[in-house]
Amino acid sequence: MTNIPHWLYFEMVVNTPPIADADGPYMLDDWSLGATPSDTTIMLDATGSSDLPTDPLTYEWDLTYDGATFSPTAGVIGPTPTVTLQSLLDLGYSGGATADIAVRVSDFQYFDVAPTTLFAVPEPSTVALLAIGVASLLLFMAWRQRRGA
Ligand SMILES: [Ca+2]
Repeated sequence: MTNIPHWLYFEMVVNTPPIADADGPYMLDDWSLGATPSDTTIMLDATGSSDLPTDPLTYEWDLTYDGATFSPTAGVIGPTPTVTLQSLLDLGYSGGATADIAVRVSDFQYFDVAPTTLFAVPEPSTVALLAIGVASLLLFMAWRQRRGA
């Protein structure tokens, strides 16, 4: 083994920035029977991110990304965090809106941010369902009347 001083060795191993991959676009709804926003979840996936040489990476997510400034959403960390529809509603998500989100992947020196979108669709409100039900009943009655029943 040659006598390379430690400081020289570290100079030779050049770190490169990680490359973030947010996957997506994501979509979740809670329209299945009995589902509530609290038990409706989606798993985000940044496992497609890479780094050379392979350093330990940290993953943070911004679920209200403004497209410019990354500000991590509390508690949403790791390569595959699971978020509930309720937590998105708490963040100000509204039904049928597409939100910009992003992941920030960091090694000990650099970071990279990758954006994607998240489309959250809460269940139609009870009022909306009731209106659909009443409209259906009226149509059915009109149809019966036309048949001369
Ligand atoms: Ca690296």
